[in-house]
Amino acid sequence: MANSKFEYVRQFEQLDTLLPNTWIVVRIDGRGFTKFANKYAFEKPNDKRALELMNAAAKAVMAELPDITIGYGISDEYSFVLHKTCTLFERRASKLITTIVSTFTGYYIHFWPTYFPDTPLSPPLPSFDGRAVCYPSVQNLRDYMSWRQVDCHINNLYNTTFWALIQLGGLDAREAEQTLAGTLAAEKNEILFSRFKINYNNEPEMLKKGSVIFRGYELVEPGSHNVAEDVENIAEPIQQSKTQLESDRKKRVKAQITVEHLDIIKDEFWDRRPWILSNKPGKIPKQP
Ligand SMILES: Nc1nc2c(ncn2[C@@H]2O[C@H](COP(=O)(O)OP(=O)(O)OP(=O)(O)O)[C@@H](O)[C@H]2O)c(=O)[nH]1
Ligand SMILES: [Mg+2]
Repeated sequence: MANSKFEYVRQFEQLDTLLPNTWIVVRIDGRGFTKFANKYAFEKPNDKRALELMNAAAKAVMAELPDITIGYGISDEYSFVLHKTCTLFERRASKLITTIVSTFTGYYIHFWPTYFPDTPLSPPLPSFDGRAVCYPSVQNLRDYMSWRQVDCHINNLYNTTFWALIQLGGLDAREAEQTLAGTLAAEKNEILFSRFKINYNNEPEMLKKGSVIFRGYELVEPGSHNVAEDVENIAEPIQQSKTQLESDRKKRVKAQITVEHLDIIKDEFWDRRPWILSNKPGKIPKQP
């Protein structure tokens, strides 16, 4: 029985359930961060404080949402991956996106004074958009992650060279752009080295590789398992007992969330950290 004559309006709520058995990636992106970065005088092309603030907010999101298995951040964006068997919010896109975006934004503002102690925030406050995309296979998910990391590399090499030409070479923006038009990666490396004695390989890993964030269980020997294949063979939601779910949840909460700057394109990263794809918590490393 309806509780009131108004309750029929519930029927207007459209379902926005994401396809089952697919990896959900929620990517958030800073709104108008070109302007925002200028307002707070972010260093060009990379501001370490701004990137570390993004990482701190992402870590907090992951701690609050144990369903997230891995995150990857560059510039003003962060991708959060939910396991293909995840049933959080019945896989409703709007609830997943808004929860991640608002939690991230809340922590970004919360941690701002830690990273920018001398420049208090003022309106317009930082905000983020978000989207959810489903990837049907492990290969699709890994290609997505590789795509973001390749983007990080291409953008960072370009920006590093562009700003070196301006800041160290005295060129204006138009001249720097013209110098770089049509150049290949090797040529940008050469410009950096021959003109400015900068060896791109020695640039900080966070800038070259972006930031990967995951639960830091004990690494395993590669080749001792085939997680990708096992997880591809899962065809429907796994029915786990309440005690198993609770025990997994506890292990996830206990695990340290770590931020590293690693190659996520090669197999090794995934082979040594099977829990990211399997969703089975690994071993908590012993304290030294
Ligand atoms: N100076 C500086 N700028 C940064 C840094 N990180 C991000 N940005 C700025 O943020 C922008 C991010 O790109 P986009 O997300 O495509 O641009 P946007 O201005 O945020 O626009 P929308 O996302 O469409 O709202 C870059 O182009 C930079 O201008 C940084 O570390 N230093
Ligand atoms: Mg943006």
